[in-house]
Amino acid sequence: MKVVYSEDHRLHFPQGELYGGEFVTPFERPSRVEYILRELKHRKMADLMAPAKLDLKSLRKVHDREFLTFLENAWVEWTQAGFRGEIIPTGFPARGMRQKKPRHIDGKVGYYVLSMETCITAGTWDAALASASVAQTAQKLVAAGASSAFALCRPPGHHAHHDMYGGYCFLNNAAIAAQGFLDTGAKRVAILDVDFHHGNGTQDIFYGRDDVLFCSLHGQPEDAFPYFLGYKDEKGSGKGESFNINYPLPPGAKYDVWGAALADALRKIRRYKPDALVVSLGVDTFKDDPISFFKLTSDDFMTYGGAIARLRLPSLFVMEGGYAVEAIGINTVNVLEGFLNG
Ligand code: OKP
Ligand code: ZN
Repeated sequence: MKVVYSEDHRLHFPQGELYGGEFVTPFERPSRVEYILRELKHRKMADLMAPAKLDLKSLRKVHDREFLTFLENAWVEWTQAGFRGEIIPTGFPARGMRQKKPRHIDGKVGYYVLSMETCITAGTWDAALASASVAQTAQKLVAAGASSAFALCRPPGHHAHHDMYGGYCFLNNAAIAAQGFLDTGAKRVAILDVDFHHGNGTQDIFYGRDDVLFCSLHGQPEDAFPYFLGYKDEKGSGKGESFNINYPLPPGAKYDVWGAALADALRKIRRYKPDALVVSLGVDTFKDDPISFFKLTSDDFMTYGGAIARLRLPSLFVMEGGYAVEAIGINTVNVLEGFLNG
């Protein structure tokens, strides 16, 4: 399988993540990519390619201009304000307050963030741009006729809204890729988000549109990050009505439950007749994931890769989460191998 990858992901590695009141080593760490690469090479599935420079046109259709400018300049403004640590927001436009962007960087980060575990560092913007270019380059390979490709993105993207970052995400790689398909001739694109967490950012970006069908399987928001989006009754708005489908699932879900939700999503995708499929591929549904509560086995990843293949669609896999690092390579490559054999 064609695999697009950039070493620039290493430019983003915060020293810490706020977790349970402690500052711990981030779960979303550079070694994740190394484990996946090693397993791809081990199974002779690493047809590696570097990304081309990002074409900003589809990026700007997906993200707000001022948000992009904020991300680009945040680190410089933060250090110029005299702050010496990594960027962690502390104040937010909460319920009942004004939703106006402040001038001071400390206020601006609160305005643009959706959760506090995600630090911005000196290299974050360059890493996020590289990650988006990985997704876009892989998308163009599929648009040009490859039956599938794997975008080995890091940092991930599916929590990034039109104008918000958080949940380890800055730019929404899957959304940029989906928009790329539409910009290169596709009429309809389906996005299947199998990461443990709800793809709130992707939902936000396409919520009012009928040219992208978004289906997400995830830990129910009563119990799981991002907590404030991902309910079943979020179905899309305006002409996007019925083109957003959420499958919130309870703690402890095994493949019987998860696979049934997947089968339903695959039926809806087939009925939509998309020209291309984007899979937001997170393997944090694994039973040993340290921050998630589904119970999929490594074999289950192979099984569902095959089920996705039976859609017979040009398919782009975009890497999202997965934090059981010793197993992330096996689980990720199992999905891809299951797909290739499916
Ligand atoms: C990113 B991706 C868990 C706190 C959750 C953020 C998780 C972001 C996941 N107790 N913190 O969807 O894998
Ligand atoms: Zn996740």
